[in-house]
Amino acid sequence: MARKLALLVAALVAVASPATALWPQPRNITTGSTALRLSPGFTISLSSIDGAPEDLVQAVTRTESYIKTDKLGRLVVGRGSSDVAAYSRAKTLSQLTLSLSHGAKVQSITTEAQKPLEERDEAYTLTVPSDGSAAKLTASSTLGLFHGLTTFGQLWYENDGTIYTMTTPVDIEDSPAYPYRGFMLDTARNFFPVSDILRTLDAMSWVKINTFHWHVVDSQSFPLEVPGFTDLAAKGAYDPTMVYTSADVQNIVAYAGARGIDVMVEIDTPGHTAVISQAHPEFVACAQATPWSTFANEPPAGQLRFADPSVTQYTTELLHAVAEMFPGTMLSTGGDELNTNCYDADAETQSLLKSTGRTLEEALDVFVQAEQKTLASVGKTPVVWEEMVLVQNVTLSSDTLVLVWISSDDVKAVAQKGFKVIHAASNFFYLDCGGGGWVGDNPQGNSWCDPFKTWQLGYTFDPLANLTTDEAKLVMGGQHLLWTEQSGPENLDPIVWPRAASSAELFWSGAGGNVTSALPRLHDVSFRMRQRGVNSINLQPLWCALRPDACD
Ligand code: CP6
Repeated sequence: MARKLALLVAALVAVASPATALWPQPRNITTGSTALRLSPGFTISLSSIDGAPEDLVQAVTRTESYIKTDKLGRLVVGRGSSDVAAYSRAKTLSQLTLSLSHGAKVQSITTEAQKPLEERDEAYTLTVPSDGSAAKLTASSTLGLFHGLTTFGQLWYENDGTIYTMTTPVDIEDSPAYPYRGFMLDTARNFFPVSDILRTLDAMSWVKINTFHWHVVDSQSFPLEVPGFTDLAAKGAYDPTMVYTSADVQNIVAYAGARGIDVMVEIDTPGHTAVISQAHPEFVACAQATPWSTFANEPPAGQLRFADPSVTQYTTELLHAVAEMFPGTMLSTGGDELNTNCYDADAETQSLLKSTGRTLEEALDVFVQAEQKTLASVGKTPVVWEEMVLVQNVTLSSDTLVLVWISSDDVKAVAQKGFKVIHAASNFFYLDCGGGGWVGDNPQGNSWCDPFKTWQLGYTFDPLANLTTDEAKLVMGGQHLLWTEQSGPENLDPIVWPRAASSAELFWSGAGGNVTSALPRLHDVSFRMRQRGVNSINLQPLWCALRPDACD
């Protein structure tokens, strides 16, 4: 009984006093309760790194700037403090010193971020002493240093011109639980200007998300200018102004890379491709078929006529050209929601199948294998939606990453087939709608959208539920997703933030986070994002945010 009580008290203390408001929570951290002020002349020094890459130099400058401009006031008792007496006696910190561990190769953050998942080194060590001596950040990669800078930037509060922290000494040894921590944005249902994407990349980097899954095109529009295939955007974009040019893509890729983020582009095939009929009507089946709802989940209907060898050739050439625009190693060829009615009704497909003696399944297998061969030839790791494995059951190379969206329960079946998995379940991680109660046939149906999914739902998700030890090893991570049938630039920030931060912490820190202790930290995420120009929403009345225990 006494033991039970002691445990309960310990748990309550742990919950009631979040020492810091870091997000994601570092995997190993100890903190003290000594205040420390930031010297007005505070600088971050890179002098121990020979030939520091430009993106690291800029990350340092941004961090210095955030620390000075965040101006987060005390919000939660015991974390920051407006008690001037406490920090007016405090020592001042003049320097944070960055260094790479002995023998580490100096490469840009961008180069490190674009490596294959297994080769990325995101670990860092950060110490902030109480006595005013230099804080130290070390890592064996610039990507690790970048994450450490992000953490350092979250330690600081401001009161009446004084920048301070209340929790030194700080000792952190941190690295992610999962290598893939993503966010998906659909820019085909509604278009987002480049500036919205850049702002989103910034926000992603602040919570250590490392992959931008860019669902750039879909049946409704083709806003991507692909060299050699410019007719697709010329005819398929909503408007000439609603196109990502090659220069835009380079800008986005470079901006992401400098923030530790790899861009994983998706060209969804063979479904979700009606838009290709604008430039190449002969490549697309059932684009004119009615009613559209028999042939697709959303209007307009239309899917690639994959049984046609010239369509296969066109698709692989398109993928090749797209692959060359994106330096990262992952590329998604989609493969979700294929509608077979479309091909049953397509005379062209039926005669192709007849002449080749193939079934539809066999023809699809040939098509997908051609796609995968192309990706392999340009050094890309293929990514597909789960139907390719669980519904169509096509032949896939063993390094294929599988996005599980229909239900998280499907992860087990995908893992049993030996594929690596990315969690993207509609019933946990869709930011607009979907999941669970999706019984309507189409977006016009009243039942199409499930209720708003809370940050707590994503945060308490168990990535390894029902998996054996061997299956668990195949879980690469996960992500929130924003499909944009009902979203656009107007609501981008509020619908994404801070909810997408919940999966960012889940897949960095590992499962088992406590929503009660996470809440005040997540308030800080939101407040800091707003200070930095991202319109992240409130999670509670401010009254509760100021009194974390009062609203439990
Ligand atoms: N578009 C594409 C979509 C969806 C998918 N793929 C989707 C399906 C169901 C819901 C929400 C979105 N709009 N290309 C599924 C991966 Cl509820």
